[in-house]
Amino acid sequence: MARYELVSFHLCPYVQKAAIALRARGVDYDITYIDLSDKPDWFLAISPYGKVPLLRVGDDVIFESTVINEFIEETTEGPALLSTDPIQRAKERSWVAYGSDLNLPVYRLMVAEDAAEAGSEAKQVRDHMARLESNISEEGPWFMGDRFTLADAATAPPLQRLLWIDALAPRLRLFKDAPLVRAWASRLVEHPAVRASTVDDIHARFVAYLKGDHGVNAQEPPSWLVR
Ligand SMILES: N[C@@H](CCC(=O)N[C@@H](CS)C(=O)NCC(=O)O)C(=O)O
Repeated sequence: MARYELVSFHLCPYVQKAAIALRARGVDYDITYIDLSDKPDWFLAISPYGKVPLLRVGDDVIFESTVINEFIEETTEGPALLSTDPIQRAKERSWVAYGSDLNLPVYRLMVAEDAAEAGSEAKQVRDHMARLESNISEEGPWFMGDRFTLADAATAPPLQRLLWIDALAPRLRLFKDAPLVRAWASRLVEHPAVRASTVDDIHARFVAYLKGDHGVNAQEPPSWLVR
């Protein structure tokens, strides 16, 4: 099989989810960053939704982060990221969907324009944290128990952003009802595959984004979180 190339945008949590799977499987891959505010023609020609991530494998292009991660699981060696038991595997995939969808409420909180909007978005996030809390393995260390799965890979990026937001605005009490989730999030960001899944200055880029360096939506005002 040809060498894998991940087409990326520095701050994208969906790209990060794919990078985590690649790192967790020990795959050596190339990465190409694009500017989402000025998408290159070659990218628009091969990305059906005009979105990252893409995984290029020779002349083939795979899109959608969940599909990319399943492809990585199917085609590479390394620690299994999905169970072989059908029920367990289906549950892991269900939580992959939940973790991926968590990016939307996190994004809405990131771009909240005032305290009232941030408060109502934070409430949505707290509800999601409580839902995760009632489903997480109590023994840990990972969401489903002792194996790091694609559900961990999918949820680590939004949880990492929530830890950063929590540090900026503790009054939002994002993890108020979710001590196990907070502990899991803290373990996730220290996992070697998660640590290696972003550029080193990701936190500085995140804060710059909140301050209005949005790239994609360059006209948007700074987030309420940094005012
Ligand atoms: N469902 C997609 C979501 C990917 C996505 O939303 N990527 C964003 C960046 S984080 C993007 O490329 N946005 C560009 C655009 O919408 O024009 C996946 O899981 O891969």
